[in-house]
Amino acid sequence: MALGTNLGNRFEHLQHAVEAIFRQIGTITNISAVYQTPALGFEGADFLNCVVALQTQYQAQVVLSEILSIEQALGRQRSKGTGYASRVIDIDILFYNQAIINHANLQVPHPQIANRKFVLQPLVDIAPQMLHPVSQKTLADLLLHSTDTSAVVKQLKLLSNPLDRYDFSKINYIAIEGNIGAGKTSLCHMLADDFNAKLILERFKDNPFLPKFYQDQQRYAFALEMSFLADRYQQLLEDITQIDLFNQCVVADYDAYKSLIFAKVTLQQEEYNLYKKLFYLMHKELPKPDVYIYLYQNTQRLLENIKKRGRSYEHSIQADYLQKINDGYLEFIKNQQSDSIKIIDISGLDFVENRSDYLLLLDQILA
Ligand code: PH2
Ligand code: MG
Ligand code: MG
Repeated sequence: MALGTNLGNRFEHLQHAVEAIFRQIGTITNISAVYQTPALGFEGADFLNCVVALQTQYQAQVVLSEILSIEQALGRQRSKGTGYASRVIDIDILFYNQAIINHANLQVPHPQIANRKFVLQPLVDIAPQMLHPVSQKTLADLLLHSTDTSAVVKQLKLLSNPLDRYDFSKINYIAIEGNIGAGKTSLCHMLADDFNAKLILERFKDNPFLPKFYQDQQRYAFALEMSFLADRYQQLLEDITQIDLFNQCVVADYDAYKSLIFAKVTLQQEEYNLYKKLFYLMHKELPKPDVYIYLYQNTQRLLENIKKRGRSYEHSIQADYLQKINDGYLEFIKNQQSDSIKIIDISGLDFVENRSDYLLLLDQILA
């Protein structure tokens, strides 16, 4: 996206726009330097311009409507007359991946990119080798051959990235826990994308006992719990100890204790006693997470999420089973001394669909 302003406290307008884009549209992955540029195509005060790269879950049209709301909130007045006018803030979509969009209200790539040094120069700062989806030329090439001869002047002051306020630097290993269908895996993907973390995901697909278990719990519970235990132990031991925990953060969508919590619900007493012995032998070898998050979701929403994700063998899961699993987690958490365990109630949130809910959740994880 390109940002421009030539009225009032221009740098502040850019910073406010960056904040709003982060809150309403997506995580900002790169911000160019700010450039002072003469008004192009009309008489007006000099601009400050910059570009930002971001990752968004929203379609281009949704991004556009968010942009219009941000521009309005920052005080932009659109005049009815034709031609350009000075403005507090202008935000334009330059590219949307490699998409080519031709709608009355939205053209992507922005049709003027090649004619505007105030866009090309900051673009080249952050993505010189990116190909323009239409001309297939690199942005560096477009800048070199642009007919725009205006002088763009790099400013010393840099914009700050709102993501930097979320400090993951003290967390080396975070485990996201929760009931079946709470959204553990979705959240882990989002965290790993935003904070460049290494993902550890449960390999439930490879477990041949899982579909069988949901059909006949009594018969397959022990085999299922044993195979999960073996697999989780191997994964946590191998994957996590391979990672340089001082340099890269790990996010896992389960914690080792998950095995014990489920086994207590699904196994007969004697089976569980045996299982527990084995579990503790193995568990002491495993690295422990710095932060343990339990995502609490109500049973109704869990059932909805389970239906939506279309693993047919899960469709026989009953409310009372989910209730028992939840009780098992809460009982376990209650008995832990550690203050690195946090229960977060997500029953009022939809962090996959709503960015504002995701940011609320992030605040709570890091609080
Ligand atoms: N935006 C325009 C027209 N002219 N000139 C400069 N220097 N910077 C801008 O952002 C700009 C412009 C239309 O959006
Ligand atoms: Mg514009
Ligand atoms: Mg515009």
